[in-house]
Amino acid sequence: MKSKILITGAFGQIGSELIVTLREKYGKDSVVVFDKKPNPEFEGVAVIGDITDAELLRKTVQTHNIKTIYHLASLLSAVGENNPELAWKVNMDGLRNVLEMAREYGIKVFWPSSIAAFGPTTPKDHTPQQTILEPSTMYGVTKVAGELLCQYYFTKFGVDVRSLRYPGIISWKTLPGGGTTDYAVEIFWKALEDGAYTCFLKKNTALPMMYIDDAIRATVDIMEADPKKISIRTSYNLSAVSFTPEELAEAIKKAGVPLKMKYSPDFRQKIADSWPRSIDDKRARKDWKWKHEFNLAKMVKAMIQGVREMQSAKS
Ligand code: AKB
Repeated sequence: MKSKILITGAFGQIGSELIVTLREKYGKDSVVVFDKKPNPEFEGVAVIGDITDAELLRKTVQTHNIKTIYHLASLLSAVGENNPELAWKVNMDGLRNVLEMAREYGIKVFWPSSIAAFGPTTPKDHTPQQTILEPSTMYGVTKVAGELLCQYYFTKFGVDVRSLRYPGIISWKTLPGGGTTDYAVEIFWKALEDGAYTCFLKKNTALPMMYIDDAIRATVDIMEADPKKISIRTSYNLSAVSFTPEELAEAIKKAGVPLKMKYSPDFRQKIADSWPRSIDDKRARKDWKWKHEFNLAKMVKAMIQGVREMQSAKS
């Protein structure tokens, strides 16, 4: 039987766009998806279940001859802070299940880490690849532990696992769920619906961000890179743009969308304050030639166009 690719957390913000790219690249039937909730619009092979269910994952791997897994199922930072126990269970048990399958069945794995692996003691600007990792959120704790687990499975068992520390991902087809960087997506919907947005972060909170097309390209590129070029088996720093809510609002207004901003920081401010303002990703740029294509203006233009399309399709 032809080998297949499995995407876990497939109907989430990144997964739903990765499905399209991988199907275009490797053929419609080459992708099997796994998610906890069904998506009635999806046409293809979907396994509905919990990533902590090791037996279901094994059955999926065996039934479909899975040889590559993009393991995206995860709880994000804000929801993780509201339910740390579940965040640990889903993020750690899920990753361990995937790595165990990879070890047994010779599967290549992609797993996303995050800027959340950094913490208040990390240098905030141009954060280097190797630096202090003392996160203050449970999500960040699972990212650091996950990075080390990936490296362990690589050195101990030879599992070909590759990883990126994603910044906040900005997209319009599917909304993010439960992250601290989600404001940078919500703002577009509110700007175009109401001309006003109340941001849950302070106006001067700079965070590293990336447009979805760049994130998908980075994900596919690192997986396709020659293994000899992958010199980091914890997780690569990855960067595109950094901006504050105020800078983003100004860029939206400059693109012709009226927007009144209010700021009402909540518990997510503390999470954002613990993360870097910008990231040094020279290792990714050197090792597998990473290069972002979307700057702030280009990203804002693509988001406005995309959100407008979605809004007119709904009305
Ligand atoms: C979050 O805000 O939790 C995520 C992330 C930066 O990992 N978008």
